[in-house]
Formats: sequence, C-alpha cells, structure tokens
Amino acid sequence: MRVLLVNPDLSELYLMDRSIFRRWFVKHILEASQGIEGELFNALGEPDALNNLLGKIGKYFNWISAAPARTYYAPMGLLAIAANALDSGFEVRLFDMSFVDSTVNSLKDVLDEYRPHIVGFTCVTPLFPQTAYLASCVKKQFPEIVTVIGGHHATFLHYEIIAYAQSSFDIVVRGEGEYTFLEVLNALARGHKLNKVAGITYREGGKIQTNPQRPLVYNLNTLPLPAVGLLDRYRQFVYNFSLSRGCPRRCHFCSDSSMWHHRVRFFSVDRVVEEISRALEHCMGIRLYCSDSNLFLDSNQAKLLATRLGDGFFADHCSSVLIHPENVTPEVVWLMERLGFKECYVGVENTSDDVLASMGKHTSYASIRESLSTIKTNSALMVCALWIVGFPTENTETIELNKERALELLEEGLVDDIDPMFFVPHPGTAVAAHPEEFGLQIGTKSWGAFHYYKQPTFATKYFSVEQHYGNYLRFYDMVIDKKIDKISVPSDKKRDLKSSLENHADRVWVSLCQYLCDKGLETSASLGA
Ligand code: B12
Ligand code: SF4
Repeated sequence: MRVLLVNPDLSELYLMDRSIFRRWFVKHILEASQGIEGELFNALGEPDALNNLLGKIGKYFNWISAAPARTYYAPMGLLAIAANALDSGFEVRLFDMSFVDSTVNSLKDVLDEYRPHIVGFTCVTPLFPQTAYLASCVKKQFPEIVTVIGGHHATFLHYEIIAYAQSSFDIVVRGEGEYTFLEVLNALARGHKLNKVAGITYREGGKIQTNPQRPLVYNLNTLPLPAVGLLDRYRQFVYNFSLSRGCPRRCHFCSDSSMWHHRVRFFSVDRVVEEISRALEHCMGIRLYCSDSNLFLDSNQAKLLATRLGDGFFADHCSSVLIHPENVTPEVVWLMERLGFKECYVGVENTSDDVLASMGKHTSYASIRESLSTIKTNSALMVCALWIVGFPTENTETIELNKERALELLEEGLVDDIDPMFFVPHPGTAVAAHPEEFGLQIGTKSWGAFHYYKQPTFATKYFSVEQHYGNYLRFYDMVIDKKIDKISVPSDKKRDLKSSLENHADRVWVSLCQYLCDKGLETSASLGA
C-alpha cells in the first residue's frame, strides 16, 4: 500500500498581512544588520547595493528573490507518522509544498506517477484553507484515494471537518498520530472496518463516526526515530527536535496543553542524541531548532544533554531557544549557555498583571522582570521577548501600560528585542472554547485569518476590529522606532532608513504573492477571505 504525505507549506511569510509584513521585514533587517549599520546606510537609495547586502545578511530567507533561498522547516509530524508506517512495511513518500519547485501541478504529476492509496495532510489553523484546497485537488483527480488529515487544527475541529458537506477529507486523526495512523493503514490494507481504530473521526454510510480517544503513548522512547530519510538531503532544512511532548501549564491562549492531555512526557537523552546525530548525518545544510513548548522543565535532562553532546554543541547548529519565564533559574541560564545557545526567546506575552492573570499565565510583571534579569546578569544571551498584543481582556490602559513597559525593558537592556504577535483564538484553547468569558466576539471562521501576523478579525469588549489592528501596528512601530533610535546617526538618515526598507519590503511582498500564484495556490488575501 502506497502512502503520500503532503506538507502544505509552513512559511510564516505567505500568509502575512502586507502592513505587518512590512514591519516584520524592517525589524528583521535591523536585527540581522547589527554591527554593519554603516554598510546598510551606504546602500540606501541604491537598490542593487541594498539587494546585495540584504542577500548577505538573509537569516531566514533571501530577502530579494524571497522564495528560492528560503529556509524549509522539516515537517516533524509527518516524519513521525512516516517512521512507524515505514517500519511496518508500507511505502511512504513525502511531498513538501514548501519547496520552491513543488506546485499544485507537480502534486498532480506525483499522484499520476506514484498512484498512492492514501494521502495524508498535516496542518496548523491558518493553513487549513490551503490544505483543504490541496485535498480537493487530490479527490478531483483520483476520487478513490483515501485522504487523511492530522495535527493541531484537525484534532480540535475533527467533527466539523468531516461534517462539512464538501469535505475532501475522509478521516481525521486526532492527537498523537503514530499508532493511530498505522492502525488506519493496517485496517485499510486488510479491508477491515475502521471502527476499532481509536482516535479517529470519519464518515461511514453517510454517518459521522467519532471513535474513542486514544491514550497517549506511555513511553515516547518506544517510537521509531522520525523518518529523516524522506527529506531531500541536499536542501537546507531547519530540523526541529524535541526533548519532550506536552506542557503541564494551561495558558488560555495556547492549545499545546490540551493537545497533549495537559501532561508532559520526556524523551530520553540517548534518543535525543541519536535523533540529532542521524539528522545531521543525513542532511547536508541542516540547522537545528529545539521546539519544546516548555524547555528545561527537567534541568537534569538538559545537564545530561550538555554532557553527552559536549559544551557549546548548539553554537554551530542552532542559535535560539524558547523558555517560559517561570522556568528561568541561574542554573538553567548557565545550561543554555553551556549548550551553546546564543539567544533565548522568552514568553513574556504581556506585562499587565491583570491581563497575565486572565491569560492563565501564572506569572506577574515583577516575576518576569526577575527572570529577565537572571538571564542578563548570568549570561551573554540575547533576549527576545515574545509579546501577545490584543488579548481580549486588554483595554486602553493595559495597551498603554504595555507600551511603557516594553520601552522600559528595551531601555534597561533586560530585553534586546521584542516580537509582537497578534492574539489569535486557536481551536483547542480556552479562549476559543468560551469566548464570551473573555469578552471576545469571534466573527469569522475563515481559518486563513487565524495568524499571528495577520489583520485581526476579532472584536472584544474594549476594541473594535479596526482599533485592535491600530493598537497592534502602533505597538510594532514603537518597537521598530526604538531599534532605529539606538543607531547613532542623524535623524534624517534614520527616516531614510525606515522608508527605504519599507519600500523594499513592499517589493518583496509583491514577489511573495507572485510566488504563491506560480505555485498554483491562492494569494494571501484570498486565502484569508
Ligand atoms: C516548530 C513549530 C513551528 C515551526 C515549524 C513547523 C513545522 N514544520 O513543523 C514554524 C516556526 C514554521 C511554525 C510556524 C507556525 N506555527 Co508552529 N509550532 C511549532 C511547534 C513548536 C512544534 C511542531 C512540531 O514539530 N511538533 C512535533 C510533531 C511530532 O508534533 P505534531 O506536528 O503535532 O504531530 C503529531 C500529531 O499532531 C499528529 N499529526 C500531525 N500531522 C499529522 C498528519 C497526519 C496525516 C496524521 C495521521 C497525524 C498527524 O501526529 C504527529 C505525531 O504524533 C508547535 C508546538 C508544539 N510543541 O507542537 C507549534 C504549533 C504547531 N504552531 C502553531 C502555530 C499557530 C504556528 C503559526 C500558525 C503561527 C503564526 N505565525 O500565526 C505558524 C504557521 C505559519 C504559517 N505559514 O501558517 C500552533 C498550532 C495551533 C493550531 N491550532 O494550529 C502550535 C501548536 C503552537 C501553539 N501552542 O500555539 N511552527
Ligand atoms: S504557552 Fe507555553 S507554557 Fe503556556 S500552555 Fe502553551 S506551551 Fe505551556
């Protein structure tokens, strides 16, 4: 039985709102050009020189030609389910839409040539429209192919996805997918019914069947290593490995905790080391990214990892790491540096104690400051604060307070950068389940709009959709202006810098939209509609 796994495309960029993209672009260029600001100023007004420079400092993708030099994120969910299927003798291929040369037409060619029996899709919420479109293409070409979808979005909206009359999906795999998918394959290969497969929702004889939930895998180390062999070894990848799955906290804006039943399970250090070594061996231009939701919950695991991999190991492979402020201790900071990380993202989210409390974040501004100061006094790590703007309990006062405190943290050097994300009520979160309790009006189910960097479509008790958007853009501008402020050149030069980079961002935006069209996918605007 042949299986084709399709990754719809995980680039952050294609789904961004144009105004937000412009700000995102300027901020990232400023970040990437630290220390060579002189070169940046010299290149202003000279598009070729600017292009060359931006090409040189491109961190995540090539800023000029945008698509061809993009960084690809390995689709870890698909590699995980593929490993189990391959071990059981199924034939598996991966089709990754995030590659420049993967288009809707080339997917059709692969279907023609490979003739899979099953096509599996993964997806996060804003990519659902795109994923549904790809599934409809599969069904149109070969109606007999069984289509399966898994991942966070599908898990929480399983019923809705199958119930939708024009649905192109036959089966939704809910939650942890390795064994569920394998059992689906076995059942289909043997012509058995699906009623014994725990963890799926599907349609049978016109009725929707929701099979019981599958318990989580008790020992994660029993799972085969992700199928890196399916990755094209000559491409540049970001490979995100994990030390654990799940999170014991329950922030109201996050679906991670409920996805993994509010518990955390750890991988053994032996396994993590083996996984990293295999990935580095197989792929030529790989970068590592540690995707744990809640890193260093077990500092012994991190200590052992540092011993096994050797001090500074990640310095060559992976620069940043994400951490919850309440997990910061001097020992953890020391470990981050010892492992070779250069930068850490801290989930600050907000600095109003009232908003933090309504987020279920179980921290306070005082405690956040203490954590940031622990990082800064004990290490040379760069700190980027992740910031949620527009949580439904935010009012004018807290918006202003956050602006003040963001500036305060930047000025005091407790953070080096801020990444503002717009609040999104993802399925599976407490806010999406009970929007009224948070004073939120979810006005749309156009999933394409459920993106941190997209024009909001949600009104709250305090703000209309437009006011929200304005709050977000002003907060973003403030962060950018502060960054520009720190550069020591005359103010008219600074204005030139901002407008030149914004113009350049617009040019890149046009090329991104064109790229998406060339792929046969709709543009950002229509996907969000
Ligand atoms: C790394 C990461 C990224 C990376 C790369 C993603 C990638 N290629 O995998 C980057 C930075 C690109 C990224 C981007 C975004 N991400 Co992200 N990301 C993650 C993170 C931290 C890890 C994902 C991962 O690798 N997990 C490990 C694998 C093994 O788990 P998994 O993917 O869940 O797969 C398992 C099951 O879900 C299931 N499964 C998954 N797919 C399939 C398919 C089939 C057919 C089957 C049967 C089963 C199955 O089986 C797998 C094995 O058990 C998660 C949080 C987390 N810890 O999970 C967030 C997370 C997935 N991201 C999230 C979001 C929201 C985004 C963004 C949309 C944010 C934004 N900008 O708005 C963007 C998407 C960009 C876009 N174009 O839309 C949310 C998703 C919420 C949702 N409702 O969809 C998460 C859960 C974070 C959170 N807590 O909110 N992300
Ligand atoms: S935001 Fe972080 S700490 Fe909170 S539930 Fe999600 S993963 Fe856990």
